[in-house]
Amino acid sequence: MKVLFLTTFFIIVHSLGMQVSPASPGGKISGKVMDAQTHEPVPGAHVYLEGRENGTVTDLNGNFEIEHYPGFSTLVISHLGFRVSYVELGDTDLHAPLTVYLAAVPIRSDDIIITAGRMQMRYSGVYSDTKTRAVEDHMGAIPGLDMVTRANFAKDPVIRGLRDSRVNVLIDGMRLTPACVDGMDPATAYVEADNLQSIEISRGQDNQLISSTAPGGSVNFVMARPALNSGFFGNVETGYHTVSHQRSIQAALSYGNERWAIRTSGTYRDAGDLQPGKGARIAGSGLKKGNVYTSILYRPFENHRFNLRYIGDFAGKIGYPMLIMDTRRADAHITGIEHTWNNPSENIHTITTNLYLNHVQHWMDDYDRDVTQRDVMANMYMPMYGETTTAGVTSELNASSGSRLIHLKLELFSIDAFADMLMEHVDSSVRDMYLVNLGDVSQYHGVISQSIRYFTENNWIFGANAHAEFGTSRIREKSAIATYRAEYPGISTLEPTDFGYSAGLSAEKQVSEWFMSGIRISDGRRLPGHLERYGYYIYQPLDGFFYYGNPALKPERSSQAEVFITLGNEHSRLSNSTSLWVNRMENYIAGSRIDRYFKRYDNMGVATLTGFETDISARINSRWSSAASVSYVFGQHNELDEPLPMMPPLKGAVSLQREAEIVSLETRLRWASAQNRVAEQNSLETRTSGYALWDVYTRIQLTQNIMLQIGAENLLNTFFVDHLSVNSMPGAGRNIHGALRVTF
Ligand SMILES: [Cu+2]
Repeated sequence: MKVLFLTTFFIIVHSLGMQVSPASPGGKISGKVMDAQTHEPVPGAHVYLEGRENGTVTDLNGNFEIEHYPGFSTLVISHLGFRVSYVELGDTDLHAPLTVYLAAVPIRSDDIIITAGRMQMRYSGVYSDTKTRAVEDHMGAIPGLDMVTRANFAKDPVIRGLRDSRVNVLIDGMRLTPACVDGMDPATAYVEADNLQSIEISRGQDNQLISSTAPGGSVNFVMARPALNSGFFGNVETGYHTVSHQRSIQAALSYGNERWAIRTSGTYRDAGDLQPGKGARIAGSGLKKGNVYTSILYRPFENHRFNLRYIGDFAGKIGYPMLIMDTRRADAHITGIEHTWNNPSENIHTITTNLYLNHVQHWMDDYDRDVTQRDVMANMYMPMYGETTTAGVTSELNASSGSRLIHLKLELFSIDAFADMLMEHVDSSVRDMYLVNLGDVSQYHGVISQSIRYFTENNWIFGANAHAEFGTSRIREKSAIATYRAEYPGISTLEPTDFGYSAGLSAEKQVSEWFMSGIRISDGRRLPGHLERYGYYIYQPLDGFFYYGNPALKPERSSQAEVFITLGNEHSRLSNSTSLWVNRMENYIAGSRIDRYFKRYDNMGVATLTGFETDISARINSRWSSAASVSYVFGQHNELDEPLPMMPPLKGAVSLQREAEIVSLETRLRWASAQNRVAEQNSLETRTSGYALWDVYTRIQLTQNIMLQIGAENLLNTFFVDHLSVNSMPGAGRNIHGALRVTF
């Protein structure tokens, strides 16, 4: 069975005539590169003769043509995410076009592949292997991506200084709406690392991957899928982290025959209080949660596939010591069914339709707190409930025509949200108060988007994309309507209809084998989210204010420009990728301060963000490699003439890694500088000092089927506070962790 599984990954087929023909000097070899699994063409694959540095790149139909020189007998075809393919030219008819099938990289122990824009990240292999760590730990190492920390787990992604509704977080392309009005349940909470195939990150508004109007960018968690003909296999992993006494166990089982395949898995985590560096444990920061995931693939006919998937996530108590309450319970059900039609016609490669329904329920309270001792809402218990349903259908088409690659997408989705709270005085003679935080709010969206990439003969790639979004909102709960009518007597409707868009142009040039450069510009308007429009008495832990929504908000505009260069390629010893970007936002949506406790969402003029990310990697030899990355964001609220709040400081990482069959090692230094640019008028923000943390990881392949991982993070037990941690919650101190993974 194991052999069967491996062979499906290792298939490298070349369908070619097996006649022997001498290589004509200076003759041309032409061919097509295809994905072995999906039978789609692979554009951008690197094709060269082994031993010769010059080569070519496949066009968007996967076609290539390369000059053949006598004496070179092997053609090498490589592409990120695929196994390198070697074609022996000796026994090949060079006049007939070659077809080369590339097999997807299989993932010695299912490494998570992280892609950000055009690049696969120089992402540590040893570290990425540990599946028992939370998924956001894997994302923290990416330049341009930061995480908001508010508890022991479930961090919120921040891309280029933007977060919340400015970043689109998707699970397998499905939208998901957190139910907690205090942001305790970001989408990262529902995905376990073991179930991930890859994380697709796009930084900035204009991107080819995921079209949206979100100016920050998007994070798409691509879930692991079962493979046809894979036979029966599985794995069990258990891990322990000393820093929070976290125990976790997970198991996955897969089976696949010719027609159908299934993968099912479960994870359970139980953590105690977190121990910061050189300090006492943070009381009440523990958590308990379980997660199940099932994915079923069915192929009724050659070119059609159905994929049904379900994620169920069930959390018990999750402690939020830096907030005024804890999560008591949270349930999420994420269900989608996807149909893929491969090669419906000559120019259309795939049509994918996905129908989904996601439901999240969230209960929180402060019954475990001493409410008599606090400043905010003293002597009151405030149990809160939140619930969201997100339903949608997307249909995507990938096609090519000549040297144009075309992507079309239609999407309809709706968000329904409700949230309420009770205020119970500790003195039972005082009457309870009831408050609706989201009064049966609905948002309906229709989206049409398209992108075109055009490949020219002299190595230019031009791109254009346009995305139009129609949105309308409803508010149904009577007391909420009455509240908003009173709060905003001047506005004509509480249920506005708006249009959002994003549009962008890009030009890239492969100047030489090792140098690529490009520019992108884009403009867009984001429609306000349901919390921004209708949230009432919403506590924003990031700045400690209670927020009122504003139904009259205008869409927020963002105009962006980016310049990027890539040096080297996956074969060179040294490579680098650098982006420089600027983002000017108009009608910037932020909380406008009313008094000491309250803010109202408003369009607050112009804000400007600018920054860079750079990522260098060096291959020292076949075993050793090294990498470094640095990123920075500068954010200024022009209107208020002060820094934008919660901007990540200059930060980076340096790593050295040894990859080997038995013992792999990695050491890493993570650092951040001080953040002294803080908002003072409109927000109350704390400065943070710089820090450097030293991590060490090892992976030992005990037998072919048993892998042991041992590591230490923050080895020197340094006390530090990440600038994006809520209420300056200190980061984790020295963490010794171990994990044992058995595959069968
Ligand atoms: Cu909550």
